[in-house]
Amino acid sequence: MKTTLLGHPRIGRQRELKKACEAFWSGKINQTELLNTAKEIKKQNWLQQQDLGVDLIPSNDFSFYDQVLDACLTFGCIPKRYNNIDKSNYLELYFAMARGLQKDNIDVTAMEMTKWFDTNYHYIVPEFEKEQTFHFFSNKIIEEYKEALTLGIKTKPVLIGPVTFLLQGKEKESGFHRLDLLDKLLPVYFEVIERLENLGAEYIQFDEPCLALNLSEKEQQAITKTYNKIAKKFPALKVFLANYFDCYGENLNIALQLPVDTLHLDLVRCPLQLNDILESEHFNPKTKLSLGVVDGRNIWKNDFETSIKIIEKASKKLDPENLWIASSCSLLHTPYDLDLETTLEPEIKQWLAFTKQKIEEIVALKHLLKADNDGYLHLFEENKLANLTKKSSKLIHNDSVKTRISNLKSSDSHRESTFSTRQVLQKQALHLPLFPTTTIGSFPQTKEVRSWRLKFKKGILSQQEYNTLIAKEIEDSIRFQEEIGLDVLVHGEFERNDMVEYFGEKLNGFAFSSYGWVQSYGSRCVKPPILFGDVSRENPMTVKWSEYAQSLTDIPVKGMLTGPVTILQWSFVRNDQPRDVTCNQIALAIRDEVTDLEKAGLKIIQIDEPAIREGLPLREEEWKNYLNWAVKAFRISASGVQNQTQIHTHMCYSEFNDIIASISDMDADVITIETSRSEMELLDVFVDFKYPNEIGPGVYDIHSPRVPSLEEIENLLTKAKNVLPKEHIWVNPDCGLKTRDWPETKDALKNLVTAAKNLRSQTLELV
Ligand code: THG
Ligand code: ZN
Repeated sequence: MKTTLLGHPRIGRQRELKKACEAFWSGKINQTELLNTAKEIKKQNWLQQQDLGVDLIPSNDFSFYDQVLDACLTFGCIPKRYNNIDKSNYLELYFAMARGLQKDNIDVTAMEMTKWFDTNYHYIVPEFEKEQTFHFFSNKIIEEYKEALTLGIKTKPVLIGPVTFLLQGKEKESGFHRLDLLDKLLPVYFEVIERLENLGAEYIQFDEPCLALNLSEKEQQAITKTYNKIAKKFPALKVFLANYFDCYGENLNIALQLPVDTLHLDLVRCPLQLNDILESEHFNPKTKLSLGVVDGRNIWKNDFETSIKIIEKASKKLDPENLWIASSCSLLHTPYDLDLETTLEPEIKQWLAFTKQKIEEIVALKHLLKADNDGYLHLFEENKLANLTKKSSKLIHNDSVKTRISNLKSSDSHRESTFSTRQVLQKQALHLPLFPTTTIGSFPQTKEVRSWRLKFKKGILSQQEYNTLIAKEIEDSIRFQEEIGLDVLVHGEFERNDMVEYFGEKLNGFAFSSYGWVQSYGSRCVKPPILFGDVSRENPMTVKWSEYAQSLTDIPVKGMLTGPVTILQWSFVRNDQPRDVTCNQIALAIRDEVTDLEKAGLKIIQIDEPAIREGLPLREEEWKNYLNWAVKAFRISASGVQNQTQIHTHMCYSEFNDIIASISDMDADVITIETSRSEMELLDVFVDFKYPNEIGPGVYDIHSPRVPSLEEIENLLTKAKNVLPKEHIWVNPDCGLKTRDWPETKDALKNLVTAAKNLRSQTLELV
């Protein structure tokens, strides 16, 4: 038996890559310094895996921004709008594709981003056109292989597989299907493989998580064709085919018949598939299996007893030499090292494992499965004890929460009246103009604001001093919003770190790491709360600042909350009870906050649910169940208020096609969505569905530092006006503005308000 990982986090133990990238973008360090930081991170990652005893270490799992963007550059899949950028300046081109570029006479938008399967990681969406061609362009994968070789490590380069690469991309014009491009794409893969083989690469990992989706026959055939061609051309190559995040499902027979060296199984998400495989008539006992038993998506300590049973089951049927012990997926989705944590409660800490600990677990499992495992049995005992204390811990269970959940009734998830009644009452209560303008909630988290929080945490600022600073910032933001003429204001969320972490910190049942960073997109990271126990709200969490903001102005201010599904989805969630139960517990806590905000005089309350779509199970069979409980949890959180209180929700980075009926069932009075990077394409589904409630399609891409022109915003708004009832349209950016700087935010919002005013007067003239 041997050990391997599917991938390692790359942001750096102390987020060195994040810091270096951001310094490079702002001109504070040069390219050489950035490249050196990257080199150092890769080296540390590789050497640590080697030290800990991993047998087959991945490479090309590093990325400056995103591994799918890397693949676009490997295969020369570069949209035409970047043609004016000097291709010899690789990083400039790379970051322009990732973030857009405004410089000299160049002004290009970034490529679209969307969620990677059901994770909170965002990838850059490959763009394809009908006459798309590919060529070997970036040799990153080759250079990285060589880089590890100079350290004496013969790695397993990781490449996103051609079928997943095509399927996760997007056609930018009509008249073809992206899978039609396979024949043009494969020769470039061959070139990459050939170069790697020439350097001595034995294994290459092809990530094909599309195998966790319901594939059409054509898509299945593409898989078969691809791996047969690779096998034929490279008979000596050991293809390590990785599917993860769910079962092979109905793609299993296809997968079992592929001429690959190793099939990887995610046995955390789908433990039962091992039986299916071992018993299948199609299973070729010469095929190696990679048993993904250590969870790459969560931070709980592995249960050695269970993992050993699974591995033993496989080793009874297969030569143990044909088995890998592995992480369930890339460890990209887990933080670096639990050893960095000094403030976690010891009882909770002993239940956890971050990347480094997970690698140790993988290696420990290998040793425990050997006949002479005496030196390792203490690890087994330690593991067993830690998991046992978790089952009975008093920290986890709270009877009053459990009672409240069992007393939930149907009326708890319904507003008093239907939307049409509420809409009339809300119009009377709020006096908003046609095309009301608003923002999504957060304003720039400047260096100063972050430094106050840090100083407050360290005790350098007193609570009172901190509060005074935040209050002043809120007041300034209210004055600014009044000045430029926004119709619904926000307080700006200066007191918050992350929209999930902030609530987690105030709720019972959550614990916090200090360094548990996970990459979300590019240089941006999140520190997911650790949801370990029953959830309850002890005190109001947001009322004070929202009430204060409203006291400063006569214009309505929105109360800002994060919804239950999103808090669930963006936390590391307990695995000892079903997710829907946990979600309802959060929903009740948020409901209490919503009704307290109403009591405090907030007439509009936004409950963000950006993660509803990403929580959708990968296989369609499971959608209905998920959508039922997710929508119900949102409704529980939103239904405690009177008719005239307006409930908003916000969603981003999602294709809504699959879930539009459920979005409509959420019955929020207003929804704001991200639409600008796709030029309003994402709006179509709302139009086709005749979405009944009010809607604010985002008209300004906040994830890129460029300021949208008045004309651009007007164009997008006109597109929206042409397809939606005008009384339903709101005008807002795509998302919160916390990642932006004030100067660009001010310019952009002024343009946004002007665009809405222009549209308003044009429309009124017409009447
Ligand atoms: N919070 C969480 N997940 C998210 C988002 C979020 N997933 C989707 C989307 N929003 C991703 N966007 C961002 C935007 C900004 C940041 C992270 C994810 C961000 N991070 C800070 C950074 O990396 O510098 C650190 C956060 C902090 O200071 O606390 O700004 O909003 N959970
Ligand atoms: Zn958003």
